[in-house]
Amino acid sequence: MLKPLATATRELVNLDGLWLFGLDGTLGPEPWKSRLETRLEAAVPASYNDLFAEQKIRDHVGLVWYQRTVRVPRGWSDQRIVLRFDAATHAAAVYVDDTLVAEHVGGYTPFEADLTGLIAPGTEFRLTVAVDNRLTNITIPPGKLTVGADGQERQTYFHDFYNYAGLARSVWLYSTPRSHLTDITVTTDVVDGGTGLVSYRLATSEPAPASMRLIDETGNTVATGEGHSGTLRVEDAVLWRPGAAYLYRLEVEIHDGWHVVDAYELPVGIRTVAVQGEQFLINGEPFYFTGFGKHEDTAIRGKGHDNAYLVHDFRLLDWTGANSFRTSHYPYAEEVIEFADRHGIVVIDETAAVGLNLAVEAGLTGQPPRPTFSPETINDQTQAAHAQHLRELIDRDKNHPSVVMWCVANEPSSNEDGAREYFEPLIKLTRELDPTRPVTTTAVIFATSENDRLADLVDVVSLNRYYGWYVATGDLETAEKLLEADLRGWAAKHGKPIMMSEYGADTIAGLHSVLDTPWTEEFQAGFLAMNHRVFDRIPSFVGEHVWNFADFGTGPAIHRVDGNKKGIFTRDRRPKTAAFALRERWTGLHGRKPGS
Ligand code: E9O
Repeated sequence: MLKPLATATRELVNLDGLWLFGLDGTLGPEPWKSRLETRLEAAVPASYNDLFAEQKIRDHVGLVWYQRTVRVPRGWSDQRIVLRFDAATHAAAVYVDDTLVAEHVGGYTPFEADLTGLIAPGTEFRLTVAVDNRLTNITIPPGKLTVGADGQERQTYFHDFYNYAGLARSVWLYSTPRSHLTDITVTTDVVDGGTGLVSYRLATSEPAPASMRLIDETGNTVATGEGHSGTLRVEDAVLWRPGAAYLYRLEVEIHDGWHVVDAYELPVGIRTVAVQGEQFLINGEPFYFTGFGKHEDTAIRGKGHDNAYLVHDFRLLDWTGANSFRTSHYPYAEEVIEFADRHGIVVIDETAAVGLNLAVEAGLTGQPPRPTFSPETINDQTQAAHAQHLRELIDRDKNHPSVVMWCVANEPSSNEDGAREYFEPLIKLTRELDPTRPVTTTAVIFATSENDRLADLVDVVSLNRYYGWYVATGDLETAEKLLEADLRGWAAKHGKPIMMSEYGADTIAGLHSVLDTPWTEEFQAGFLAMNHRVFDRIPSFVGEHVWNFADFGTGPAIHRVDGNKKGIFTRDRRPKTAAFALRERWTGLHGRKPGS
């Protein structure tokens, strides 16, 4: 699916702004059939939960309704007209006037409705969207619905970040010609010590001759091509490198004789990614990841995409010397990935499959663990939803040079019966959908090198480890020994690159101590330093992603004081002491392993 773009043949109307808003049950039956009876207005893009300072709205379980009117540009006769949601979390039904035009499941990938013929250029229509925030054992991410003492539904889930919901990304109405490009897939390679190969595959709504040119950053055409698939050669290509992004522009046209029927353009970064032995290679050179697991999370907006935070967060990544991040624990807004493309930040692109692990739930709640993979819990239907989510994610992000690896799930219970049966087909599917990028899943502490059943299926072993925090709390000496033994176990067994995909300690900004006292700023810095000493002793280590870039919102829990405080920055992006220590360690590495 191509991202909506204004081109010589396509026009674009942004539908962000203030939409009428109401909770299901307060609006009468069939709310889409007339103007919503509500005085509430919600900002789009934003999660709705924190907008209204009302517990009933924040904690609502089920459907909410959004509505606005849309005027169709009058010049769009003869055009195909498409409505596009960059995301609706977690499921949506879309109505144009009285007609249901789209339904979509999955909260972090885009979907569209073709409105051609249904709406007339120059007229206005009523756009109503029902958004469902419910998570069950067959959604990605999974969750569980229970009934509270008041008879109302309650939502629990197996991840700690708050279940923000709504229209957190942009909404668009756009036109394309009737005969149009429907997809472009680009892969790149480098041969003969510097010749870039850009292979392309086009899909069109109907057969049509196609041509394209590749233009460098100074505006020179460096290669041209024809047809629906082929390879462009770029002599002395300027490569896309971490910290030094370089983007060519691929301009694609389809024709009817001399007439240009449709035109689209795509940034292209020429680079290679590979795992070889115990190394992660970008452009054939060993790459060491420094950075964070992040969240889409800010006060008031929840997961609402915000360009000011986007710019600021990337400046802070740069300030700390981070060269990469993981889109924990769901695909981020496409604007974020494009920004990474333009600014040379490396991305590990993760699905929304977080919490496929009931041992973590048990560990944190004190409840006895339930089996994770069983007909009542994570089952074939969950797997089908997971597969569909992977298809949509890879379809959206396949052309981004910044994306160097797919992360199929966060902390699944890879030690349990059923894990391999569940994951093997999904990892295979990921490789089929994209044979060019390595694949990983992160392993939580319950999965040891002894009992884990997935590591041989992936390219990079990604570990989430909290020695000194959840285990051996406050005892960094014991933690150091446990961590080293743990990492050496994985290194010896698999002979693959290993990275730490999460390590961190909750820290209240402003709390200090001269002793090793958990929750203080000094403890967080000492905890990271201990981890780094161990990492530097493991030759197959290829990277470190601190958990988390910034403090973030969670559901209520006795170990959460106004959210998860493992941020190196506070939720409003002020540095804690550890931020300066990371800056010290990471600045100047430029993707090289510390000490190398
Ligand atoms: C996932 C991430 O989303 N990993 C968690 C992070 C955390 O801070 C969370 O925010 O809690 C850590 C998982 C640790 C599970 C260990 C439980 C141990 C109980 C003894």
